[in-house]
Amino acid sequence: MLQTGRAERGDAGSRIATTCWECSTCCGALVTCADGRVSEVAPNPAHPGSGGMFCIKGFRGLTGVTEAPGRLLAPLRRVGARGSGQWREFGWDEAFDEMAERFAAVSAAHGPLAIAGATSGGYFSRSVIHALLLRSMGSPNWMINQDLCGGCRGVSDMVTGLAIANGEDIDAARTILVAGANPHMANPVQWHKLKEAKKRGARLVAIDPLRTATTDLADLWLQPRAGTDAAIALAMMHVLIAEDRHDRAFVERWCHGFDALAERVRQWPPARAAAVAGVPAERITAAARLYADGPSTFVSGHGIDAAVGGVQTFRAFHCLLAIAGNLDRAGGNRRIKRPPGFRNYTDLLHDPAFRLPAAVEAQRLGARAYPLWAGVDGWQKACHNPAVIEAILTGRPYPVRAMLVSGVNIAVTYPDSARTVEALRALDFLVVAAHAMNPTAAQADIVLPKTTTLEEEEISLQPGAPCLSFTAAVLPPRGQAKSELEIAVGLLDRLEARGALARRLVPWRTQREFSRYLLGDSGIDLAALERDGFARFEFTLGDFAAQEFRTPSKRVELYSQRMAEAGLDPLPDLPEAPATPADARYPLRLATGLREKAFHHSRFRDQAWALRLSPDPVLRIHPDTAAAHGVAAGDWVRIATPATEGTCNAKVALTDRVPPGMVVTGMGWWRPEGAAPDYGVREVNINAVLSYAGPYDGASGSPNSRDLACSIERIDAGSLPAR
Ligand SMILES: Nc1nc2c(c(=O)[nH]1)N[C@H]1C(S)=C(S)[C@@H](COP(=O)(O)OP(=O)(O)OC[C@H]3O[C@@H](n4cnc5c(=O)[nH]c(N)nc54)[C@H](O)[C@@H]3O)O[C@H]1N2
Ligand SMILES: Nc1nc2c(c(=O)[nH]1)N[C@H]1C(S)=C(S)[C@@H](COP(=O)(O)OP(=O)(O)OC[C@H]3O[C@@H](n4cnc5c(=O)[nH]c(N)nc54)[C@H](O)[C@@H]3O)O[C@H]1N2
Ligand code: SF4
Ligand SMILES: [Mo]
Repeated sequence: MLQTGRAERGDAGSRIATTCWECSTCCGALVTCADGRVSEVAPNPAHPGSGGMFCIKGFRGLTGVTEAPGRLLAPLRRVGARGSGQWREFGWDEAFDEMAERFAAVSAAHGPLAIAGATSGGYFSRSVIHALLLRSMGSPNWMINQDLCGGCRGVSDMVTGLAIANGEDIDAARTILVAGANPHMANPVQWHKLKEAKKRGARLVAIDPLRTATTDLADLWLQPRAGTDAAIALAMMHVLIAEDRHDRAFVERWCHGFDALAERVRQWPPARAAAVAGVPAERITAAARLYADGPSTFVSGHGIDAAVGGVQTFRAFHCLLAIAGNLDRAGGNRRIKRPPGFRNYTDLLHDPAFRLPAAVEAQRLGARAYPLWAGVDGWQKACHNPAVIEAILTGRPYPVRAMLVSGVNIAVTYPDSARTVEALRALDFLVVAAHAMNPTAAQADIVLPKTTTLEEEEISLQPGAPCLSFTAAVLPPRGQAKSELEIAVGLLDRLEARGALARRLVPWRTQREFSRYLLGDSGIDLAALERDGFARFEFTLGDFAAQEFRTPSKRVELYSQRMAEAGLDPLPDLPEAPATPADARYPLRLATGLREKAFHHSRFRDQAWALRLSPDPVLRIHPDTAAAHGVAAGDWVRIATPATEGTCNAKVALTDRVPPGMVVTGMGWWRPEGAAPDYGVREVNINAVLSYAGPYDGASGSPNSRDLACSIERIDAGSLPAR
């Protein structure tokens, strides 16, 4: 029996169609509840996006987070010194009063810009509500983690005008070009589609310095030196244009700056790219010919993002897909589709009705240096995070004294953990909303208990499907947990009562009201959406006249006027590698962020099922490199870089999938069972050795999370803290 979410939540035997929100794949789920608990989580085969795919994080993590023994059930007030781990539970009334008083005091003393927020990005209702809450308090200073994630792709997509987020149409593609992604680990839906595509005869080209399950599946694997992908994409365009394999009609009608681009890529024959990337020229030419024989879809990932030059690298691929005629074509990369009248979360970030005055937004930290990111017309209107950390620690260009952190674990996931923690400790007032205690919350004055995705309603647009997906609140909130919206409403009410609120940009009082607002006059029936867990909608491909390109020229900008305005190269090119003097003490090249099936970043680190799969942080290394450094499989090593004083310990795994001279690790490690307030943040967390001090990508402000100089040193496992 399939029943609706809301009326039945927690009831015995009801099977509720919902969506797993543990990652942005948004798989359709069927959740059964009994006795107020979830008794079964199953994939929903009817879901148009996921088609029955699912992963262990959905099966185990969803309920694991909700039922965790360490789940926060009431607001906590710090009683000892900051970070002492001494708390007392208090009620929401008291919590809201204190928050209103303290935020208002900081605002009165230093101005509203002295309040900053941190969350993950504009794809979730919780994050957008968080942004609007800060704006209501008068602050444009909203930090997201996308500079470390998909931000380079986002900025390139914006300035080029494509609007193709998650639009890979693998099902209908003849050729699939994967660059810097490993769906085998990161996205079960894409992985399934890749395997199915291969079975029906599609060709797969993969670009990755590492041998992965994805490169194993590929017909053609290009193994470049890290950070050189732009050269490959430029040379692929060179081949397309030289051999007249580009889509002349599309270029003529819808692209701006083709001649300039053609001139640029003329300078990139495959032989030049081969020398830069270390990939045979014939393979680059073969990749270009396969890609030109479309329809072809481009699947990109974190491996070419979150790095200096990431925006230029994406621009090269984005221009390639445009001139090949693969934009918004069956088997190509679909532009974001939405039901007319429906409003997405990111729409609200840009909507003038929900904005601060431009003069205030222009003061956002990082706006001047990274206008395409943090400026008034920037991508998601978020700060350059290192500028916020700097402002907290130095008071320049103006003080930041209070912060509200929610749904992000920045002490673990931002580079340079020691400095992030130092900044958190230096604040006058810090509130962290979380599901359980973590190294970020451990530094707070007030910790707020949040509802989990099993306890919250959410509507999400799945441009890849395309459909809308509904996440049902299948359980009542545990303890006193509240959602982002409830937290915002409570705080805004108190601020208003104190006369300390200039504007109210969160007009909704319940998630249901918010859901109705998002659906607007789209004609999508909320009851049907709730019943099925999704709602399909009609869309048209290639309707370029109707869905206009949001660029100055109203065309796809191969030559980007916005890049030029920002003082950046308007044409894609190989980004110049930052000059790092060779240092014999750091002979290896480190890449971070390899995904693990058991974890989502810093999440699930307290879950027994996840620790059974992945008990320790691992450093992958080629057997020859290991031998040269005197380490063997199973040894513990200490990783260090010239960038910070910190170190990170990891266990060695030998593999010839990693090229010699390179070492690769994951991210997100901490030890929930460890001692407060660090919980292992300086012991097993790779961000302890990464820097957030630059160099940065010129457009997105992203730092480098890979291809970093490092050293490894074997350590005695007995010297490690007991677990
Ligand atoms: N299980 C699990 N799934 C996740 C996540 C998780 O934490 N756990 N996180 C989610 C999130 S937020 C993200 S952003 C995605 C990330 O997922 P993806 O975008 O698929 O990225 P990764 O899995 O990190 O794979 C990146 C690949 O890029 C390669 N690479 C590294 N450097 C380079 C380079 O210079 N050039 C090229 N061409 N390749 C390079 C790496 O070797 C690796 O194989 O995963 C999502 N899915
Ligand atoms: N060195 C290095 N650093 C990296 C990366 C890397 O590859 N290398 N990857 C980067 C990437 S791609 C990303 S996306 C970031 C991730 O960085 P984060 O977003 O900080 O990582 P998470 O651990 O996923 O989420 C943190 C917290 O969000 C809360 N949360 C999780 N799910 C929910 C939810 O459904 N509802 C609510 N209300 N709260 C929730 C939990 O309290 C959790 O502790 O890390 C980045 N950092
Ligand atoms: S991939 Fe896994 S964690 Fe992500 S939405 Fe699907 S089931 Fe949930
Ligand atoms: Mo990410």
